Amino acid sequence: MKNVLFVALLFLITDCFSQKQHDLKLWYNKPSGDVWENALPVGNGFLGAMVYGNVDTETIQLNEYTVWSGSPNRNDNPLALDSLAEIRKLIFEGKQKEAEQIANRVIISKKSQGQMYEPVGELHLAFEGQSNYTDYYRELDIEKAVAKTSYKVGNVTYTRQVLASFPDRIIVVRLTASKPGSLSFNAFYSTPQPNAEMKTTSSKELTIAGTTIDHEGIKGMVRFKGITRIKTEGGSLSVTDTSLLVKGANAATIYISIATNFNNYQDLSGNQNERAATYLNKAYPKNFADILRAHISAYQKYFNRVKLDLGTTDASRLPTDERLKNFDTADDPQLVTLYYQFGRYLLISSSQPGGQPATLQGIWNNKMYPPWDSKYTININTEMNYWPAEKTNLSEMTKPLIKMVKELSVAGKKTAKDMYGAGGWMAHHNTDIWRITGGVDGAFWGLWPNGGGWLSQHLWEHYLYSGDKKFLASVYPILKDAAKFYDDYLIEHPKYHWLVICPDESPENAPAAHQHSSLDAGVTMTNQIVFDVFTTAIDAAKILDKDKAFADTLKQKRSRLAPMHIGQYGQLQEWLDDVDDPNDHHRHISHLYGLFPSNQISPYRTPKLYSAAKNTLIQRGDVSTGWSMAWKVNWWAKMLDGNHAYKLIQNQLRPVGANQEGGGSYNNLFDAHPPFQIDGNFGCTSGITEMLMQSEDGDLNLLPALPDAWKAKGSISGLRARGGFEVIKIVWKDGQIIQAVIKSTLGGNLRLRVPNEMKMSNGAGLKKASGDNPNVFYQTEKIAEPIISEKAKITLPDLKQTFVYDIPTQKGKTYTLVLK
Ligand code: FUC
Repeated sequence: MKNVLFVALLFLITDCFSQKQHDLKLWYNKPSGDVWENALPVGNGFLGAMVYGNVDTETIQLNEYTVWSGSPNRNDNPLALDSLAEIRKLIFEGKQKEAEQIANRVIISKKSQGQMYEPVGELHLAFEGQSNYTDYYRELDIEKAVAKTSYKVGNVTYTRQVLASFPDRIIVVRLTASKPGSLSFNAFYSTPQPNAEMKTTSSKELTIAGTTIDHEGIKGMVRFKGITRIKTEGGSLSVTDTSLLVKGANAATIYISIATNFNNYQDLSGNQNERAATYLNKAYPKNFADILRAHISAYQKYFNRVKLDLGTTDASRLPTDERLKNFDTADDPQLVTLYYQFGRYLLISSSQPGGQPATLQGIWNNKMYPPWDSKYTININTEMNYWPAEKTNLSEMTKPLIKMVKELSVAGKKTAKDMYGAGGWMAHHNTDIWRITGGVDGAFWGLWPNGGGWLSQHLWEHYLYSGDKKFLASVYPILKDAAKFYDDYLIEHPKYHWLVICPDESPENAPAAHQHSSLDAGVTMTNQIVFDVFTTAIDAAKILDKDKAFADTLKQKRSRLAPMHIGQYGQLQEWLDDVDDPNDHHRHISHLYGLFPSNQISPYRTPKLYSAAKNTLIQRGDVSTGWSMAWKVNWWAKMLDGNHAYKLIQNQLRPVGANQEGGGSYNNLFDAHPPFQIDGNFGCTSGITEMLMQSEDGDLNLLPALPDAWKAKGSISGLRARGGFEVIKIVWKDGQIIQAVIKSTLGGNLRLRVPNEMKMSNGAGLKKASGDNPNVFYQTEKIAEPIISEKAKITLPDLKQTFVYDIPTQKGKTYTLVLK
C-alpha cells in the first residue's frame, strides 16, 4: 500500500512538474534545420543570438546592437524649401500627382535612404558522432531567459544551454555530457560580412574582426570585434587556424564577447578590441553556475513584475509549433499567456538602458540586406514596439527610445530649418542608428513629416506613468520644440480655412480621387498628432510653470486645427475630403491614431466619432500584416469588444501562411508581417493588456474588453497605469472582478471603472464618480465636434453598464476592493 501511495505521489509530482515545465516555455521536439525563424532568440539589449539547436552542427547566429552599415551622415534635401510654395499650391489645386513628382526630386533624399542593421556572423559547433540521436528536446525558458537543447546518443545525454547575460554582457554556451569524456567538437565562425577576418590567436581565442559595408554612398565605418574562448572540464583544447577543437571533455563553457567602435550616432572613436577583451576578461573567470544565477536574477527583476493567468488546459502540453497549428480550434488560453509574456521577454532582451531601441527585428537579424533595412520605421512600427513598455511594468526599457528621441530632436532641428524654414525639430517616416531625419523611399511614403511629433509623445507618456517632474523638465525642450515645428509649419487651408500641414500624407495610403497620390493637406492623423503635440506642450509648460505666451499661441492655433470628419459611409474620414473607399483594406488605418494610442476618440466622451471609428474598423477588415492586426487588437479593446479583439489574436496565433492575406506567427512565435517583424509581437502584448486594463480615457478601466474565452476565471498582476497606479492584482470569475488591489505611488484621485459593483475589502462603500476626474494625469482635452456628412448613418453605441467610483488615495498606500 505504502508503495502504491508513493508511486501515485511521484506520478502527481512529475505530472505537476511537467505541466509547470511547459508553463512559460517555447519548446519543440525537433531541431531548427536551416530555418532562422525556427531558431530561438536570446538577447541582453547589447548582444542577440538565435539558437538553432541542430544536433550535428549547432549554429548560434550573432548580433551586436551597433553593427550597422554606413557611418555618421545626414540626408536632408536642401532643395525642399524653395519648392515648398509650389508643392503646396499644386496640392491645394488638386494636382497631387504633379506635386508628388516634384517632391520626389526636392524632398526625398538624394543620399542615404537609411542604413541597415546587420549581423556579425555565426558561431558553429560541429560535434563528433552525434547523428543517431534520440529524445530530442529544445526550449526557450522565458522565465529565465535561457535556451536549452538536449538529446541522447546511445546512453549519453547531451545538454546545451545558451544565454545572453545581462550583467556580464556576453553570450555564454554551456555544454555537458552525462558520461565523462564524451564531449568533442570543433568551434568556428562564419559570416556574411564581406570585410571580416576570422582567425585564432596564440592564447586559444577564436576571433572575428571586420568593418561594416558601405551602403548608398555612405562609407561603412563600424568596426566590430568578436572573441570566443572555451573553458573545458576534462579533455583537451587545441587550435587550428580558424577553429578551436575540444576533445573528450566532460563539459565546456563557451564565452562569446562582441563589441564595436560605436560611441554615439556622431562618434565612432571607440576601441572595439579593448571593449571586447574587457567584457570577456571580466566574465571568463566566473563559472557557469555563477553567471547563470546572476543573469536570471537581473532578468527576473523585470520579467517577474507581471503575471498573467488565463487558465491552462491539456492543449498546452504539446510543443509550441503544434499549439500554433491547433490554436484556432483548441481551447488553449495558456498560449495567449505565453505569447503575451514572450512580448515582454523580447522587449527586455532587445531594449536595455544604455542600448539602442528595438529595431524592426528587435536585436535579431541574420541578413546583410534585411527587410526594410531592419531599421526604424517611425510612422507606426517603432512606436508600436514601445506600447507595452509602461503598462506591462517595463518602464526602464523605454530608455533607449527616449535617448533616440533626444538625439533626433538635435539632428532634426537642421532638417526643420533647412527643408521647411521652421523652428523646432522634425523627422520624416524613417530613421536609423545615425539618426537620419530626411525623407526616404519616395514621396508617396517618405514625405510624411510627423515622425518626430509622434515619437515625442512617448516622452509625455513616460511622465504620465511615472509622475517624474524632473524627467519632464529634462525633456520639456524636446516637447516644446516638437510643437514649435508645427507652430511654424502650419498654414491656412485656402478652401477650408483650418490650419493644416501641407504637404502631408496619411501614412502610405492614397485615395483614388487624388490620382492615387498620397500627398495631401490636413490629413486626419496629422491633425490628431498636432493636437496632441500642442496639448502636451501646453500641459507640460503649465506643470513646469514656463512659456505662458508660447502656450497661449499653441492654444489659439489648436482651436483652428481641422476637426475630425465623419464621411458618407459613416466612416471616420482619413482625409479632409470624403474620399475613403469602403472596400479599402489597407493595413495602415492611421486616422485611428485618435482612438489608440491617443485618446481623442472615446466611447464615453465622443460617441459619434467612436461609432465612426468602429465603422472604419469594420470596413477595413481584420486580417492584414502582423503589425496591423496587432494594432487592431488594441483598437477593438478600445471598442470595448473583447471578442473581436480575441478574433484578431486568433488570426495572429496562426502559423505564417495560414492567413491568406498575411500576418500570423513563425514557429518561434516571432510575428510575421511576413517577413518577420517584431512590432506585431509588441503590439499584441499591448493589446492584450488593453483588453484587461486601460488608463487613457480619464479613468482606470478594469476588464474593459474581456472576451468570452477568458471570462470563466483569471488574474493579472503587476500592471502599471497612468498617474503612478500599480495594479497589483485583478482577479476575475464569471466575468466579474472579485478582487482588485491597487497601489497608489503618487496619491491623487483614483477614478475606477469596473464591470460590476464593488466595495472596499473592509466592507466600506465606494463613492460614485462625478464631474471631471481631478487627477492631473487623467485629464482629457476636449476636442472639436466632428463634421458629419449628410449621407452618414451613425448608430450611437450601446455600451455595457459599468460602475465608476472615485477613491481618494494617499501616496504609498494600497487599496483592496472586492465584489459587492
Ligand atoms: C511600413 C509598413 C510596412 C512595413 C514597413 C516596415 O512601411 O507599411 O508594412 O511594416 O513599414
